[in-house]
Amino acid sequence: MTGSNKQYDAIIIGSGFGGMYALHHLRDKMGKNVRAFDGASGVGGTWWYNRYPGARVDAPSSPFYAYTFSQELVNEWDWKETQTAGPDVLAYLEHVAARFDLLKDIQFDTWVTDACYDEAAQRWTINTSTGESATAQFLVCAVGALFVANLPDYPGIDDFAGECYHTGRWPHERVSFEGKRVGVIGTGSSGIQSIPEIAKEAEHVTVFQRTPQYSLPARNRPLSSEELTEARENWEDLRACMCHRGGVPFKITHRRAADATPEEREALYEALWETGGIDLIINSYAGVMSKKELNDEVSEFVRNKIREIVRDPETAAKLMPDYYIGTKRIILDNGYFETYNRDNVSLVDLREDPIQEFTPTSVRTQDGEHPIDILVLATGFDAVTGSMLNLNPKGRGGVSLQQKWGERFDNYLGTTIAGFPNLFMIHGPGSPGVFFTMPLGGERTTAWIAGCISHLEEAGLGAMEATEDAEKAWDGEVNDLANRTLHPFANSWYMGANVPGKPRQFLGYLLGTQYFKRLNEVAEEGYEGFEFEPVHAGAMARASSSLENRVEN
Ligand code: NA7
Repeated sequence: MTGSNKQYDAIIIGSGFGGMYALHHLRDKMGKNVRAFDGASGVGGTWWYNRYPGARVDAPSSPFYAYTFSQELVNEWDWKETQTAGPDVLAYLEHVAARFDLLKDIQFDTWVTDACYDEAAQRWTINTSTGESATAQFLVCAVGALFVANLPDYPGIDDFAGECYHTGRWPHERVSFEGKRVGVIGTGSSGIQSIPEIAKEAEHVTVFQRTPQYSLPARNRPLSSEELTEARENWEDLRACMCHRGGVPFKITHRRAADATPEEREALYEALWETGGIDLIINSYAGVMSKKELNDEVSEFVRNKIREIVRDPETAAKLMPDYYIGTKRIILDNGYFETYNRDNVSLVDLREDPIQEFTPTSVRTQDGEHPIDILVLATGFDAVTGSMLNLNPKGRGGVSLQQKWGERFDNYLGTTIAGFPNLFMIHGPGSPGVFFTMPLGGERTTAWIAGCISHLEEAGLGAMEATEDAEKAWDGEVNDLANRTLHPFANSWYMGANVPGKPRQFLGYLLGTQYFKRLNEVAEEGYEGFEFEPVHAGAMARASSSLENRVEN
């Protein structure tokens, strides 16, 4: 079956965690006629693309970085490690796609090149890279928060003649580093996860670091069968706990730092460093992300750990982060700082010794030349907004999203946009997105979108659209939350600061639990902040032809 000139109830763009669940929910729970499109050749989204060595889940992981909607699925999938490796997440998603028969309604190798809203018909029309078009009443954009690669623009970089890979577009074939001199630009999660793995194989690795990072030990280990059994037996409770505690399956501490002596605090930090994961931030004392003094103390604790681990004091000095810990995404590593004790790894601090140009065989910095055979760009993404802007849907009056979002990423509830009726985003700006366990966040967002669709149906309405006033109020709410923390101080991708020229705006709703409560309240109170349109006469005619189409399919 192809999607050529077909009519659907809903079109979903993307088949990562979010898009796959949206397809399952809308099709199987609501009986909708749904088609998903993906430019990739298989399911997985982020996990389909980010195949760099060392890629792992960098959040509370197995078995919690997974779908929660099906106890059977939880029971049948055996997670291997506490921090699931990229290929294992992908294998899981492929299993889910087969298990829930999703593949027949996903069209791969198909980019949506254009999406336009037809006001009279109250439908979205999409065109694809394969020359097809399709229409639907609803457009669900599950296009990925970390998808559009951020590529550095150094003089001569295009003339570099060796192999060059961005971590977010890693080849499917194994890349051999054996006997090679490798340059890695970027020390976010992708750099910090991949550098230790590359260093095990390469002749030499030169890391080009713009901002030193805090990174905490992941302490990845095999997951025991007892742990899996326990999670399965308590699944409903764990799921409820995740729904109510910011997407994580454990309690976040209310312990007060002021009640402990400095020695007691240091002892707790030590214990949590040993435990690994993000506990040092969320389970030491309340307020690490909002109180400067407490944050400074935790930051200094981690800096001391780096000093302890890295034997060469000059390298250790270059690795000292100087921002508030947690205000750039916390990184979990497996032996990152230890890697600098290897003879075949060196570090260039770009703040002291900036890159001046690339030659076909080297990177020239102010202080010298670094010959390389392979260049790894671990330079991140135009995060959260990049893939929506790339899609660039055209809404009411033909106004494009690029026009609308030129200076600010206005949205309502992180999922809808004024001027773009019946368009929904999963993990858009203004949603908890990357600040919540994403598979669960996607499920809950989809459930809310499904509620909107049912509401329109039940009320005999044709379209819903956020108002600009609601967007302004939402912007205020998102920023009020962010301003209560130390986040606005950082040059992070959370703030849009990593992409030259990108408007600086905090891109996520920080309290996931509160957010999903707000979504429910909005629905229960009759969708405050939205305007509704009755079904237009033209749209009715289209709806009946969509029904015929469905029968044909
Ligand atoms: P990140 O976290 O955005 O990291 C990108 C890194 O690349 C970071 O160290 C950047 O430095 C650096 N960078 C970006 N552009 C340049 C240029 N032009 N020159 C030198 N260095 C540069 O992306 P990741 O892929 O590591 O991780 C993204 C998320 O994916 C991560 O949080 C996980 O959730 C999974 P900067 O810090 O901006 O100075």
